[in-house]
Amino acid sequence: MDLLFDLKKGKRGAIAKAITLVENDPKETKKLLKKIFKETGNSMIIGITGPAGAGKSSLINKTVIALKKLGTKPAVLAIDPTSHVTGGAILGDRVRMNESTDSGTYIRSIASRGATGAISRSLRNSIRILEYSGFDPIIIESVGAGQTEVEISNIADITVVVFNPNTGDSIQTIKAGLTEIGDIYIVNKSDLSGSNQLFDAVRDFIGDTERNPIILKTSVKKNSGISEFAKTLKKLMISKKKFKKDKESQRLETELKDIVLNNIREKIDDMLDSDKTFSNYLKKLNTKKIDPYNAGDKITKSLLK
Ligand SMILES: Nc1nc2c(ncn2[C@@H]2O[C@H](COP(=O)(O)OP(=O)(O)OP(=O)(O)O)[C@@H](O)[C@H]2O)c(=O)[nH]1
Ligand SMILES: [Mg+2]
Repeated sequence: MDLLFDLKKGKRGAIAKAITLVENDPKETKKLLKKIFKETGNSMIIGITGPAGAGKSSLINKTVIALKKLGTKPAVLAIDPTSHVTGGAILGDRVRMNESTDSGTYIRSIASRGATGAISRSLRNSIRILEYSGFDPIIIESVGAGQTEVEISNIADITVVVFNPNTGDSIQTIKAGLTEIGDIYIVNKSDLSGSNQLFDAVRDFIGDTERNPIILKTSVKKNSGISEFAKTLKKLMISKKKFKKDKESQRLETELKDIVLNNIREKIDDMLDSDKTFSNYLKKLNTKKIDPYNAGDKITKSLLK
């Protein structure tokens, strides 16, 4: 298969094609996974999250260049929030990330539309394509809103949380579920006033815990702190390697359950369309002879017997 050959060579067109495939075509995804799976699961996954506009994309753009200089081959997947206020996330990311694209890093925005299950499925497989193509680390950018940051820390081997002094409610955003997940906390935009106070707040709030996460200051604008960040990541890539196997095996367990449950759901859905018990209870339901819960229990029992 040509696609595999080109993927192995790290050809951009092939990677783009393969990722589009796992986003849209379950049948082809199955075929592809069968061929590449053995050679996946070994790259370090770095999740970078934080409030919208914290400077994640700008920071990644610079950091991948520094990571390349340190001898790694990074790739980036940016999860686009469709509910983005400005609506310009895709274009914005592309523009700001141009620099690193030119230097041979693979960068791609992937949709966050659709059911969460479907997103994590295509994300998982996109990561695998990049692993097969020889990239390590693989950086995932996602906006920390609601549950996403928690999800990202499940996917990632190393989680980075980015804050900036621009958001007025900084302490609130720090508290919003982000205190537990970071291996590294970054106060970006250190060229702006208020960054020292924010740094102190982050340190007081998060630094003094048993986990003892790393807290750094960066400015993309002034190009400061970036190489320190990259070096810290490189070190963590090495020291976290020993946890990789366990984490990966947990993820595989979750994935396997997800696949089985999904298969069963589809099968049962088909079955219900022609199931006598189902249509009988549906009639009773329509004439108010039974309530939906009771009917549901009866049908489930008859299906599982
Ligand atoms: N002053 C200053 N501005 C910065 C810095 N880093 C990024 N910015 C600006 O902050 C804005 C948001 O940057 P992005 O990199 O798009 O932030 P993001 O976190 O990726 O944003 P979303 O993906 O939309 O959540 C842009 O206008 C950047 O130019 C910095 O270190 N200092
Ligand atoms: Mg971004």
